[in-house]
Amino acid sequence: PTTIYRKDYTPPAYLVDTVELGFDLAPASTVVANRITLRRNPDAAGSDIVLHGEEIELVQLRLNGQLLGEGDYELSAATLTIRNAPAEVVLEIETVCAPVENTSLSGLYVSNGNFFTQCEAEGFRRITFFPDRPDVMAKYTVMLRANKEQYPVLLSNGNLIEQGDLDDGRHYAKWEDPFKKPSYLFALVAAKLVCQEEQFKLADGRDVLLQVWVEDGNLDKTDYAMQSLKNSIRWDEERFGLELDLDRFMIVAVGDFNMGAMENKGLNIFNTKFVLANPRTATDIDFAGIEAVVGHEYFHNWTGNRVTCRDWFQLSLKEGLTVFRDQEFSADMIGTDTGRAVTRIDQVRTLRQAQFPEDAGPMSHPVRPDSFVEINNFYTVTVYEKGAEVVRMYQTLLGRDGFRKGMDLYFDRHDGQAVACDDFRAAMADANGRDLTQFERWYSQAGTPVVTARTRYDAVKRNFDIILSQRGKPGQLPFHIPVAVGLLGADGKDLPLTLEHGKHAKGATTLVLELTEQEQIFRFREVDERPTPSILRDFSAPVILEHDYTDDELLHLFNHDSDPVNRWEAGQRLAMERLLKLTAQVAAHGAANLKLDQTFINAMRTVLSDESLDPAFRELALILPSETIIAEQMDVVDPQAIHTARQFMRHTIGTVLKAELLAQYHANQTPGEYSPDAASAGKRALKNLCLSYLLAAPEAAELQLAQQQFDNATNMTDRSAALVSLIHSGTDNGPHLQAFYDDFANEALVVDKWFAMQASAPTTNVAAVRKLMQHPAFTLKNPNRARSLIFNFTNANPSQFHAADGSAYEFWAEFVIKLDAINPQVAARLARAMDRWRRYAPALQAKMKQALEKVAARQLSNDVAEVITKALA
Ligand code: B3K
Ligand code: ZN
Repeated sequence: PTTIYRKDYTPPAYLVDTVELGFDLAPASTVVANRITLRRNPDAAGSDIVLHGEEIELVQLRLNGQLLGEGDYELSAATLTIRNAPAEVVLEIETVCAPVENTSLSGLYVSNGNFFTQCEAEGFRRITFFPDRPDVMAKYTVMLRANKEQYPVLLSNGNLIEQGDLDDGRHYAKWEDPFKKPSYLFALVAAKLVCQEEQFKLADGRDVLLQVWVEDGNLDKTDYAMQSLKNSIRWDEERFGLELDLDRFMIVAVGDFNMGAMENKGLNIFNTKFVLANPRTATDIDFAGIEAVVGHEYFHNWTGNRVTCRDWFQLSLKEGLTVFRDQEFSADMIGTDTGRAVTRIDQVRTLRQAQFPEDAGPMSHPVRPDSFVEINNFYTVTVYEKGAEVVRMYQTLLGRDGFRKGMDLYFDRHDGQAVACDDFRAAMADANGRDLTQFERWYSQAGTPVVTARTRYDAVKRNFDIILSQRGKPGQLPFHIPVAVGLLGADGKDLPLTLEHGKHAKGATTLVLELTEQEQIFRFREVDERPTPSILRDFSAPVILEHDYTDDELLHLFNHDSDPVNRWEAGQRLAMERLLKLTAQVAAHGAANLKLDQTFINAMRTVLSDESLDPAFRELALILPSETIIAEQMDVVDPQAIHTARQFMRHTIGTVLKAELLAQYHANQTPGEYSPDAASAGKRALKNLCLSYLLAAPEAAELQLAQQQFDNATNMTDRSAALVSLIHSGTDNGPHLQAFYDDFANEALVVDKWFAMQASAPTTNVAAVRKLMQHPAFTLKNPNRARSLIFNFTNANPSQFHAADGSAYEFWAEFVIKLDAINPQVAARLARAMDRWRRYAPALQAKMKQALEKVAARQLSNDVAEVITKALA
């Protein structure tokens, strides 16, 4: 496999103006006629036309009307090259592909008998020969022909301009996309589907047609996606002044899909998981996921489609920005300050659970990577979530209005262009008259910076100093880090701040300090008492903050901080300290004689029962850091000890706080008709967390409570939460699992949940997972299903995945290899489960290495080869 470098970027020798595609669709053999007009790029050298093509058969090729023979072009496994071509060229290319054979789900493929495409990043080349790179933007016209009875619905990008019947029971539809686009945004659907549709009025008065397409029988699950789409359109108009630019906007759900969804121009194609929902089948988390992903793909229409990426190294230009936009959308949809904070806490949890580990492991890369072997491996939490943090920092530094000015300038300058991360940064800087040169390091330097805070108080001069220092990876230069701080008085209230040498509003209680050097002192004046500092409020930068807080200070913050994110954070620190101590104790002396101090339990009790606090916040405050996050804090990871320590804490909380947990369980019921709104969802989350604590140390009464909830639940959130608690309690739940399965055997997304909840239960070992694989509903070919069982075991069940005998590592190796033959992208994601292998105790490490080497010895896709090679390097 070859490595591709960002520094090697050169503009394309030829640009494409128009693309006319004709499809004769048949599962085993689809004929694609492609007519493209090209001209030499005035900004590039050379006269060779290089087209990409993979897994397609060339039937015929004409250049400016002339049929080309084999000597007129060079054909390799990946490219078709025409040397010394004229300045203006019309190519007519006929190829054949076999969608039904395409199990990689990249390019044109068949899912449940219907045709779909997925072209990002490099799937278009599996459909036709083309300069398949995002800096080649063209106008597309698409003619689809297929059997009318089997494929009554024929969709592509843009507007429908013609349709009608053909001979032999076939029909056609012609689509035209008025906007220039890169090939990765091309899409088609030929299928038997039905839709929910609606006319919608835009801010400028135009009427647009909105459609959500699903398989027959699923129209009872499209309301929320449709509502989310309308909310997204409104939100982008109001927050960013960005309007829908087409007459129609379509969402199509497909059961076989590699990721969440895809922002094809005017024709978003979605994993069913992010479209289909009703109270019976979907949880609150599913509903929130639909809102976020519908928003995300819709927002791409401006950030990604109208302004796209010059090359794939710039991926975060569209992804980081669009994640930030969908995060802000979800927060605004809740509308309250605590609601906003709750979404922020969720984002921090994701970063710690997945991005920090990635950035500390073998696949670590900057937000704008410098090289890759397979671009599909770089659709990562770093490019997406850390990328969103980087965009968020502009807003933190420039303010909301400043950020909006930057966005406006970005679109003024670059609408219709393929640009780079630097162009976005320049727009932010120029629109605000700010120098953001140093900020570039967030794009070029990998790893999570560590910020250390020390403080000193001078009671005589009434000065309080915060000394901030930063360190990145060896050799890195200092980052430009916004650090939001506040100071709490002894009464728990925020002190008004007066920063020496700082311009800020009088009476402000949170200030954003800009740490740009290796170390800086920030002096607050007129501070009458030694305050408790609240540092990195709202998680103002994606860093690890080190500060020697005492338990008393943390308790003070946990009880009083006006910043909910830091309030939550103080609780996490209190818990983490204890978890690490308990883990060490388990590792050294076993599980006997563990103790949890009354101080901590009291802190938990207070928050649990404080009804002035939003239930959603209380739930987050009471969840202990995950086993993965605990593992990241340790030099040598002992997964069994971590699990035992964490279970002990859960068990203790469940026992000691039983009365309070029961009280809150009952106080947070949501009777009446189900609604996925944030307030109701927050109550259910708290109630179900109480249930899970109660079942950490279950007696007959608690088991009965869970069983009652399972039997009487009117929605999937409560039903599945009860079942998960029961499974995790370790009691026999054969009948419940069977009842759940029988109720939902025909709901693929619920069957996924059924596999997932078993795979992630700490009582499920690798033998049990292998047994579940024998279930008739299991298949490796469907990504959702494969992920539900395999990934939930390898990634969400650490104490079983790291079983001492290494049997689960062998299982991992076996299924990386098996999946690679079917779907390299999915296999490469599974391969990443071994990223952190060097951090485990020597005995486990040796077994993990063996498993990695077993995979490495095979003939692998580029996708998996890159992940395994980097892990072993
Ligand atoms: N842009 C797509 C991701 C495509 C992934 C290709 N392997 C979804 C999204 O981020 O909206
Ligand atoms: Zn995206």
